[in-house]
Amino acid sequence: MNSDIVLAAKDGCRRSLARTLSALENNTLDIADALSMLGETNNDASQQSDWSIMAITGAPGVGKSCLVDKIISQWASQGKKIALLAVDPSSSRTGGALLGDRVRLSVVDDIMLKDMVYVRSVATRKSSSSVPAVVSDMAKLLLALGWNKVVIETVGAGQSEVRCAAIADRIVVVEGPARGDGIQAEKAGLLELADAVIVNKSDIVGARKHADEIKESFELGDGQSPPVLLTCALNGDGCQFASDVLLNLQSTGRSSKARWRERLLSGLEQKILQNPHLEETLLSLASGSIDLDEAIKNLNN
Ligand SMILES: Nc1nc2c(ncn2[C@@H]2O[C@H](COP(=O)(O)OP(=O)(O)O)[C@@H](O)[C@H]2O)c(=O)[nH]1
Ligand SMILES: [Mg+2]
Repeated sequence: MNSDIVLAAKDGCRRSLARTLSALENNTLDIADALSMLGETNNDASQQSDWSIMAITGAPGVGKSCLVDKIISQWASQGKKIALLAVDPSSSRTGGALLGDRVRLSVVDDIMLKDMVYVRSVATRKSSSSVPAVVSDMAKLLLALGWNKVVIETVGAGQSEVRCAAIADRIVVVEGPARGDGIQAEKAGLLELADAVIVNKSDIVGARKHADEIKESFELGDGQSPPVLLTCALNGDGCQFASDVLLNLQSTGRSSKARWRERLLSGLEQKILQNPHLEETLLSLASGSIDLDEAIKNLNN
């Protein structure tokens, strides 16, 4: 890809920005090349105390998009340039989810704030490499292009989505009011990654009870507990406070360990998927000429 387009994206051309991100998505632009066009190197910012990439994750319908709209409006009005990557598996099939999200994102229509905010959906089906790897590359590139913070909205169900969240420096899990089923194992796994939990829909009965359940479950675990906040993204209750807490959010020791576990697994998966001997190894496995241990050994060096 022509470096003029990447440089134009840095100068603020939205069309060039969209083309650059698409090129990453389609594997026609390599992140290392893109960063070197910009005179940057591929360093991991996640060790810094201030975060650059935040994932907002949770079940469909809990109000992530509504909440993200409120939060990024706040940050943008404080002078931060915010890019939002919406990773929604359903959007690649129907386009409906994206359309829905755009309708809920009033910030992109705000004349005062629209230059401070960029919204992009990530087509999870198109990509030939793994989705978390693409999202990670896009986020890194957006930071190199001058965006101050990248927010990733992702559904917190399924391994790929959890791994998209794990590429972020901070993870915020959004929950709805209690549904009477307590905290199950699947939810506990997601909560383990949380640097903060937001229980949204505080206008509905059961929200406070659910927030208390989550706080209790954190007290049972070891280490520092993440903050648990209540919001109503519809009328804005608690949203200003949540924006402030999230902007200065620190990572808890236990969340960073859980996050690195996911990153390690994605890294290994990516390594295997990119191994030039993958195809022949699969054929050998299928024909029974090697066993799984041998296959793993072959692919892991
Ligand atoms: N009652 C109530 N409804 C909300 C609240 N926040 C979002 N919703 C509604 O919940 C639905 C799903 O919201 P959306 O932001 O798309 O959820 P997402 O799938 O998590 O991104 C929409 O109909 C919203 O209007 C809230 O605080 N209270
Ligand atoms: Mg959404």
